[in-house]
Amino acid sequence: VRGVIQDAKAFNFSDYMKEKAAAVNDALELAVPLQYPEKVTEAMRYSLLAGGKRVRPVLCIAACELVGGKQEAVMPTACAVEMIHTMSLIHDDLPCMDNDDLRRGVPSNHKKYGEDTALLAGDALLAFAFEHIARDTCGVPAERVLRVISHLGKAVGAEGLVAGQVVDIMSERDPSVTLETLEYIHLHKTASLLESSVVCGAIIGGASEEEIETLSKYAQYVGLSFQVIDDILDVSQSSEELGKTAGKDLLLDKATYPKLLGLEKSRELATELTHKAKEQLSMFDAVKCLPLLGVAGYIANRIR
Ligand code: GRG
Repeated sequence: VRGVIQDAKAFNFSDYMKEKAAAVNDALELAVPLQYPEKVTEAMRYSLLAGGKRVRPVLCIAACELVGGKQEAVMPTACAVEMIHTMSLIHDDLPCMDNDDLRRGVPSNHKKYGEDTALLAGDALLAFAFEHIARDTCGVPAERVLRVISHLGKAVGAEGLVAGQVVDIMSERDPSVTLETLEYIHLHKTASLLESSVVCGAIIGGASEEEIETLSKYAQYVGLSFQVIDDILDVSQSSEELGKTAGKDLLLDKATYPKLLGLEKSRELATELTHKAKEQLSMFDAVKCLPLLGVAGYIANRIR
């Protein structure tokens, strides 16, 4: 699949995801070589190349191509959002955070390399993400690149991912957490980077302000639906495994949508959010926006 989709009948979302993810994996492999000091570059590559669905970079490329941009131009930004996502997972797994032993089906970074190296590998991925956009983006006006760096910085800092994580930690074992707080956590922890991936892709591609605004709303709905569906899956998977391990959020007694709304209402909310996400795309050509419609459907279908 090269560039904008021309023919609705020929479009297969699963093939699209596979092809874009493969292109991202190749670019990541080249972007972060194994070099001195190997202690940290090996740990960076271990988590970065350990799989993962690559939803954020695919969204970034899809948004860029939707507004007429090229994959080559957006690839450093697409790789950067995956580097940032990966570093957030490395830090999230640390004993001082969620204390998880496994990630993407393999031992978490600190289990393999130790806490000190895992912390530094995460820091290095975060710093390199911004360096990579600034240094390796080609053929894009400098003001667009600057805007991307600024948007992404805000999305991951104390007004974005970090804010979501902090409020999440503060809310642990708090029985009075409201739906509003839960929404704040997910809008920041999950939706913020998904939204920035889409918006930054659109900026690189030369989107108009109206297109950026619309795509931002699309991505926020996708981000929230992602988390509501995660919470629903957590409940259904734990009840399937009765007596075995319950979902981690349930064990930690964290607030979830099914706990606050009930399972049925949570399912209704997920359907509504997916519908609203898709609705945002009505201003675009129906065929050209098939990849973004596909991502919204792909996330929703995890509960079917
Ligand atoms: C960003 C500076 C900075 C620090 C990190 C630890 C932390 C602050 C934030 C936690 C962020 C976090 C773990 C959010 C959850 C995001 C999420 C939905 C993860 C699962 O994403 P998938 O399903 O995973 O796309 P794969 O493995 O497929 O990539």
